[in-house]
Amino acid sequence: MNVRVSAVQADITTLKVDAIVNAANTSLLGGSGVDGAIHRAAGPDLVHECRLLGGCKVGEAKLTAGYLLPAKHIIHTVGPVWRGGEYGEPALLSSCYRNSLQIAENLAIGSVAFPCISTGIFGYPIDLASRIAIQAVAEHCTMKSNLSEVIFCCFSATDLEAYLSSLK
Ligand code: AR6
Repeated sequence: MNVRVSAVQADITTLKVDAIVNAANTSLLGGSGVDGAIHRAAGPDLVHECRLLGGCKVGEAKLTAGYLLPAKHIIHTVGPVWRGGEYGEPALLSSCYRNSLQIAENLAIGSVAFPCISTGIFGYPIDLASRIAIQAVAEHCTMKSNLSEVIFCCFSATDLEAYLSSLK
């Protein structure tokens, strides 16, 4: 595969990539965590565009502009709430990554950065979530892709460790 996959510790709102992914909720109207940080950094025009999107189902993804962010685009996806793992959470989380990557392909962009979807307020264990994220990206990269770079953007050192140990 020709796509460079890496993990970094950073605030995703600072990354100069073509698109960042937001771990949103089904309303798409903002929240706390990475969603709040992205809305704050992108500015108030973001929520105006989000209002036109009619929300987003769990596992799906929708596109907006990046507004004041260094990233040109924001791909908003809604991860599953962790309820112990027996309620379809792995498939839904994997679908967040797949659908976000498909939007990136449709845009024919080169670089995309993901936060650790569902692993904050939604409670998904990072070890399990990072393996699903890496597997979904790896499977995507076996297909013909416009992407040259996928970044897993971790907020904490512990999350970064989980990615680095799985990416080895
Ligand atoms: N840059 C990168 N990662 C971040 C940042 C940041 N600036 N801020 C937080 N994180 P969460 P979820 C990490 O809770 O679990 C919102 O209210 C954070 O440390 O943001 O999918 C939405 O509106 C964690 O590793 O998202 C939803 O209601 C990861 O981002 C709900 O939270 C995801 O944590 C979504 O919950």
